[in-house]
This record gives sequence, structure tokens and C-alpha cells, in this order.
Amino acid sequence: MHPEATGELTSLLYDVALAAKHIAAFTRRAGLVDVLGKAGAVNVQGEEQQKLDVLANEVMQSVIGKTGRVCVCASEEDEHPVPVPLENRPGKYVLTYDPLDGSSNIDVNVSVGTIFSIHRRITPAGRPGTLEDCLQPGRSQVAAGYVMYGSSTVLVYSAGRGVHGFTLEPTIGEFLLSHPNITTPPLGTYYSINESYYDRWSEGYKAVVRAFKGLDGAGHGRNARYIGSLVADFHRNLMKGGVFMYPADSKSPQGKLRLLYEAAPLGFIVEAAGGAASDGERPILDIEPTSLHQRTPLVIGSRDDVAFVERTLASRKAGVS
Ligand code: AHM
Ligand code: MG
Repeated sequence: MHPEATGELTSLLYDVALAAKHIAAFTRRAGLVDVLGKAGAVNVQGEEQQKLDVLANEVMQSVIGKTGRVCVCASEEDEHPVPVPLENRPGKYVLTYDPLDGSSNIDVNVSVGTIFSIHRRITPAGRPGTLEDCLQPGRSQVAAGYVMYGSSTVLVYSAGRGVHGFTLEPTIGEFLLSHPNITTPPLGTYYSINESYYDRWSEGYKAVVRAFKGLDGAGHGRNARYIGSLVADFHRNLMKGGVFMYPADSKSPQGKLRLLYEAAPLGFIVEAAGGAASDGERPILDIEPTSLHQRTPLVIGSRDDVAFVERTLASRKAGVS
């Protein structure tokens, strides 16, 4: 279909899949080999790094950094972008990723995930990539995806046309297409939010959650599900329908989740599956990033649910009850 294609993007996706197999192998043996617990360091976000965070980051770097397909990588775990030096042949793609999201759940065997985002470089070819290459809006991603290390290891990606899921078949060590053309229901079954922060939310979010509990008499009653591991919460809602929310609150005025390697890639996938992603006011994919580790409020999932949240927030802001 694309005679001009060089196959490099496909190869880069294979590289990510290879890194994911390594990470899956580590997570599967967690508890047996010495990978559990804290690494003793604090990452750029001020969060304690888990050993597996560090391992997963190293795996991504070593598998992807030397292939000649990317010019710069940026990771949640590294303060600055990591440019590919000239001797490793900087390529035409830019990879931003969260190597192991939800890592605080690792020690108790809850699903964790890798999230990745791929852009084309915007700086001239043939040199190491720069921060400028990393700071591109989600709308210009060429592909994005995530890997969930759950009861099975699943890789879900989109290159803009459809969303496809692959399950790692452990006996042959290969990802096999198990979920072609994933679409998400327009209206969800679930709402997912950390309700222990209720007192810190705006009146708008309180109204949204009251509605999802069916307390406002409008018949929006839904089931609550919150794992606290974004990839797992997102994956369930993508498959079954639902909305995940991580709002800004009085303690985290920008929210917690990061635009470049959490919100934007999942936003790209959900839109390709027929859903929506918003910061509460505008599509996540339209946000122009200004810094690498930028945070954003996130409302993501079924299209009509995201629209309902945006409407409710807007009317509360305008003082309409
Ligand atoms: P991490 O990138 O440090 O692992 O943090 C992100 C995780 C997400 O997986 C999850 O949705 C969120 O943090 C949960 O946060 P909270 O415990 O505040 O509800
Ligand atoms: Mg994360």
C-alpha cells in the first residue's frame, strides 16, 4: 500500500517488541531473581525508582538506541533526552517512552506496562536528535502503543489506521495478532479515578463522579474500577468501554500523568479506536508540549463519556449546576 515506505517504522516497532520481551521476562521472574524493590535512587520527578524501572529503561535504551532508526530517545526515567551519537547513525524517528509505568505495583504482582510514542524527527537528518524533536504535539505521532505485562503480555499499537493487539505466545517467543481492529464502545461501563483524592478536586470533578455513581438522578450510574496502574486501567476501559480520569487537584495543579509518554500515546490509540482523550477542556493530542516531563490532567476513554466530563466541567466552571 505504501511503495515509498522503507520498512524502518516496522523495524522500529519490532525493536520495541524485542525490548518488551526482555522486560516481560524480567517481570515474570520478579520475586525469584533480585529485581524487586527500590533501586535506592530518585528519578527526575522526585519519585523513588524501583529496580525494574531502571532495568526496563536500560533495556529500551540498549535495544533501540543503536539501530540507526532513531535520532533521540526520551524516557520518563531520564532527566534529559538521550541523543543517538553520530557513531550509532542517528535515524529519522524520535522515541519517547515510559519504560515501566505503574511500577509502585510491581512488588505485589499487579500488572505494569511500557508506553511508547514515535514521531518523525523535525531537525535536519544525519545529526543526533534534540529536545526540539521530542517536544511535538501528540497529533503528529506516526505510531504509539503500550505493552501490558499482565496475566499475558499484550502489545497494542496504532500507526494511525486502526488499533491492533498482539499477545506474546511464550512457547515460541513471538507476539501474535490476537486483537485486530480494536474499537472502543462509545459509551462506557466503567469509570476509573482515585477517589481518595475527592476533597482535593474541583466542584466539576465532584459533580462528574456523583453523576457516574448515579447520585444526580440523570441515570449515568456506572461501575467503578481503579487498579492504579495506568496501562491496565486504560486497557480494560479500551476493551470494555469506560473513562479513566486523573484530574488536576489542589495538591497536583497540573495532574500527575505526563503528556509525552503517557497521555499523548494513549490519546493517539484511543482516538484511533473511536474514543477520545482530553485534559478536561481540549484534546490531549492538540497540546503543544513546552517541556519534556510536562504533566497534564487526563480524561480518556469512551467518546461520549469524555464529552460528558468536558460538558460537566465547563458548566460547573461557568457556575451552572
Ligand atoms: P508512574 O509513572 O510513576 O508509575 O506513575 C503513574 C501511575 C499510573 O500508572 C497510575 O494511573 C497512577 O500513577 C496512579 O496514581 P495514584 O496512586 O495517585 O492514583
Ligand atoms: Mg509512568
